[in-house]
Amino acid sequence: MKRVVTIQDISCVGKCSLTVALPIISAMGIETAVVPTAVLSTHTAFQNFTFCDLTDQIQPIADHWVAEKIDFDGIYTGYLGSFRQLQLVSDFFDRFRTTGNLILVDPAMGDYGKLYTGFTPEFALEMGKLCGKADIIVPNMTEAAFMLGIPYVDQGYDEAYVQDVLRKLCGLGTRIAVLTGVNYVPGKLGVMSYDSEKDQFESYFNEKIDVNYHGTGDIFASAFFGALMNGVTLAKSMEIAAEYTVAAIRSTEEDPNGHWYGVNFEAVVPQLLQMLGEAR
Ligand code: PXL
Repeated sequence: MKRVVTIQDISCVGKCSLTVALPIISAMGIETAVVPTAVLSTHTAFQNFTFCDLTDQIQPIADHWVAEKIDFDGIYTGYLGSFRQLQLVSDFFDRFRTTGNLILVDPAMGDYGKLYTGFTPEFALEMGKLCGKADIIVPNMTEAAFMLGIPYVDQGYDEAYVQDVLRKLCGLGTRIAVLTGVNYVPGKLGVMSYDSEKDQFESYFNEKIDVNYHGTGDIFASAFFGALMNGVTLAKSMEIAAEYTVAAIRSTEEDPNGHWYGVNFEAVVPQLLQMLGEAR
């Protein structure tokens, strides 16, 4: 069985970061180790959340793993909350990078043109540097704009614009950039990727749903990473992750007890595993 590690916070209630990554990647048949970077009572879209920083644990955890000769087939980082965490995660990459493993960075920092509570444009530029050390990155249009220091455009752009942004993202140093929330096709929302080594673009669009839920980026990234770790191709992994995310949103919409703070990704795990089984 492959083993990966995911590095991000644990928001105790909120269906994001570790409470999403751990169950999804595990369900996809991959042993999933974690480095919790902070414990919050909820994610930061709630008011008055508690926050316990675990930054000081990152290095001792890594030291122990090195001593135990524990290694990973993949490393996936999500929400990181400080400049120091970015530095420590960058050091973690240096220690655990092997010739064959895959490093995926989801620069989870914002959405809809705005950075989440607590982030600054300077932090986004620094996150851009961490992205430069990844094999694959999965920003949304907001995160891409802040990391590249370009204006955020919500609509009115075309495919050539997205291709230009993807090329610029690979200019940060990553081999493959995947942009989520691409919406130049009327009524559709999609993901588009650029593999800078193959000079190849791929895209996958599904129907645009006019609701905004929290944590969907983490669900996409987790399912995408899980599919890649199962040996599924880049294009098919994008499709599976996008379809799974849409299914989770739909399930939440249909649920009279659905919550504003996150989507029902649990209810549609069988669909995810069926798509994965067909793709493998
Ligand atoms: O879903 C991204 C995320 C992860 N972790 C925390 C967050 C958010 C988004 O707001 O607040 C703590």
